[in-house]
Amino acid sequence: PPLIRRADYKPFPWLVPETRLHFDLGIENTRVVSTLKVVPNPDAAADDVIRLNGDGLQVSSVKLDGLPVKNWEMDGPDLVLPLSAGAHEIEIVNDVSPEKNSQLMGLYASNGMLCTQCEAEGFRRITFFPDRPDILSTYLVKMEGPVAQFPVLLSNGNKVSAGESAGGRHWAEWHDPWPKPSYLFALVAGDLVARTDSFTTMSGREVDLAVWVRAEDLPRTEHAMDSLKKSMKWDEEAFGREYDLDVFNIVAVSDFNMGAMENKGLNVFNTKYVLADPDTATDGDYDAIEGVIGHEYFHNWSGNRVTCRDWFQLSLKEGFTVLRDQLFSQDMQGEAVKRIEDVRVLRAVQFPEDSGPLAHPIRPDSFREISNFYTATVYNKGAEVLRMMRTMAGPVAFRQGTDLYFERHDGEAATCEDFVKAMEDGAGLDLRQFRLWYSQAGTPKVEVSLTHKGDTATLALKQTVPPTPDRIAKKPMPIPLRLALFDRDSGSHDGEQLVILSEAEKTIAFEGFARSPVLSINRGFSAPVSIEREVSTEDLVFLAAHDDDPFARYEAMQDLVVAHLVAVCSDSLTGAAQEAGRKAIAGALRKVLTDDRLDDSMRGELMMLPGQTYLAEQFLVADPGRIHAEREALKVALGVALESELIALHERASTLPATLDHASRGARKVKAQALVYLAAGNPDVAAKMAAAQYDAAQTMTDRQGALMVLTGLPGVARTDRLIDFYNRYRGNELVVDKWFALQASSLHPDAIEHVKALANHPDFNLRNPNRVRSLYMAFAGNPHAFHAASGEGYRMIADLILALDPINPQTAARFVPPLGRWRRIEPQRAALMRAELERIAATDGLSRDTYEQVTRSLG
Ligand code: DPP
Ligand code: ZN
Repeated sequence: PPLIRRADYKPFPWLVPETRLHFDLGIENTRVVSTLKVVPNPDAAADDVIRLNGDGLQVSSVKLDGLPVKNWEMDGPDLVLPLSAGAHEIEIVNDVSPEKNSQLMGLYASNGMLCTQCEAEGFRRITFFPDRPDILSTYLVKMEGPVAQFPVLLSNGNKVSAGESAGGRHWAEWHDPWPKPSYLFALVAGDLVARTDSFTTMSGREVDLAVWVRAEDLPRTEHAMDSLKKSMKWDEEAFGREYDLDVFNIVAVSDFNMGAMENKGLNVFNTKYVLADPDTATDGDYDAIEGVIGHEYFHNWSGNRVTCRDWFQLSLKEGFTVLRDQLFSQDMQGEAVKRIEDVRVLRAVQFPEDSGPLAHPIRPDSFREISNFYTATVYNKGAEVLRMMRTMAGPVAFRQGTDLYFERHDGEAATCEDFVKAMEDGAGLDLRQFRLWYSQAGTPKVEVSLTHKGDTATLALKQTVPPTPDRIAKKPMPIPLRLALFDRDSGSHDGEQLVILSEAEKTIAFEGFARSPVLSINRGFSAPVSIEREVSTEDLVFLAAHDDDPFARYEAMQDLVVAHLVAVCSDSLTGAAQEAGRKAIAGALRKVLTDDRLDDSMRGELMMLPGQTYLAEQFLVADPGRIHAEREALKVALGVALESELIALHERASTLPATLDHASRGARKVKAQALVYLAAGNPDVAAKMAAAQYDAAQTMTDRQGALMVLTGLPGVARTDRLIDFYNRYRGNELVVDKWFALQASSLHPDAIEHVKALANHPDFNLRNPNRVRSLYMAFAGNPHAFHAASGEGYRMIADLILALDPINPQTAARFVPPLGRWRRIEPQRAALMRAELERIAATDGLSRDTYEQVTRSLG
């Protein structure tokens, strides 16, 4: 497969101002008649042919300006038609088989309904079209099919007409007045019911809202609808963005490759991000639904009204929209905890990507398959880059920048450069050097040291941007660091400062410190960098107890544990030093457990140990077996040392009601965390407590939290509750997904055997991406099972990739990165991982998706 380069961008020779589509719908066969108005593009070099992209399509007929023509030819999957200068109308007829479409790209069948997914290049699997985001067209869509099978017919925009036709058939016609790229096209036909509501926009327009689901799911749509209304209101207040159609439809689909899709006026969602009630969805699920509903809604401006010129600009819409959904969720759920969660995801997923073979800048320079670039780098690091601009400009100026961006580029297909320019002009920032964040990959490292002499504290900062496969030599980038210097005695500071480290090295003197202060740096995680510094355990304990920035307080706890585990795993501690380290951590954690000024939601964050992947990132070459063992040993020590505090916390939290308010949710979070430590320190007591929590549970959060702990503990309580859970929720796909995931991610010593057995369970199914992920993504993230020294875990993931690739390449390729980390793993496991990648690479007929990821990973 060819390498496509950003530098090769050329505007398309033709424009397509109008697109008319007619669908004769059927699950086995759907006939598509597409009529395109085309005109020469005044901003491009003229061409005497038009290339219409296709993917696996057979042409039935082609007409040009109303007359049948035969002078077209196929060039690979594309149709190429000679075209003289001037305006033309092209009509193409072709058939597709939704039922056979297991890739879930283009038009496909899911549970008897028809739906589409077109981003990034799925439209070309429906009909021939210049399938690139800079071709904006208005769409008029007519759908026709049997009423009984497809009572509901939806597409983008507004419904303009509908009617009955002969033989139990009906039709509907939808018109979207807003010109859009083909990746935002959508169609849904099926037996669906809607929760409806309405929203009045800031200029007083009434919008009809609907969330479409299968009849049995209707009772679980209230939270999605609430989230939608909150999103619409928030975008008006926070970004001045108003909705622009008379209807907004959301449809939930159970077979879906990604989380959701922002099609204009017709968002299509994975059921996972729509359906919720307290009995079947956890508090975390509620938050995720709110965040994703917000994300897709916010795309209406950041993505749809202003779209991307080409796919290299993906972060223009995704990084910006992730920032917008993060700010929304901060406002809805609380800023401190949301920030901690977002940083945890960044470190668990994006940092490893940035330090591995798949590293790429947030604006990549080349790809073979764009689906592989829907990454944590483009999304989450992209959001961090914009957040840094916001930190440097301040929220008011940042808003002036985004206002200018929307005003300048409304209706256009824009670039990342357009955004940066609007931010310079609107927010008054000089971003000349800052643009490097768009072109350089790799997580910058900032070395920090603080010295003290007389009454001066001197801060020395040094940055390095590590080499990545695309580029060795890197330039220093502007790194905004929020910092504070604490007085040891009073436990307070004289105000936070923003230091921008633009050069490779810099020292700053702070006067007026008779004693050496305690440094709190990168507060709020103001820059997506890794901070390296020599810092005493004493200072970290101080910050963990006193820092007034909640993120920094969390960070101090993390640093305390990371430093300890890294030292233990490197065999650099004497027995006594190790004992002292554990004591210090236990002391800090005891404060967290008992500090009654903390709310439980924040307490739950502070209780979480750094994850295995983040710990592995601290080593040039990591031994996952050792890291896992030492992390577990620390949990045992903490569980033993703090048993009575943990039990008291669990008891106190158990008295709160099973409601959705902040306090009750926080209580449920600390209950699960307390059980995790107790399961390590005193498994018998933990098993009893978890079984009791499970039996009394009135919410999925309590039930799942208890079952997670039980699943890791051998014994009858485990088996009984796993059987009960399955029987209780059998038939509810999303909850059965949880049942698979709990077992695949468990600490149970036989987790590998459990996963093998579950792969043969009648409910396991390679065609449903949620189910595949619930078993195998959970397994790939389970350190002791995936990294089993025998290599069996690696083999199972490679086998899965080979089995799934012919069915659904996009989802199959997502399982390559866990194996791709081999260079950063100790030699014996590395050889086993590499061998599995080589076995995949040697297989004939790999998809473009998997081929690209595997070859890059072997590099
Ligand atoms: N554009 C989609 C999103 O919202 C991708 N499925 O991220
Ligand atoms: Zn998005």
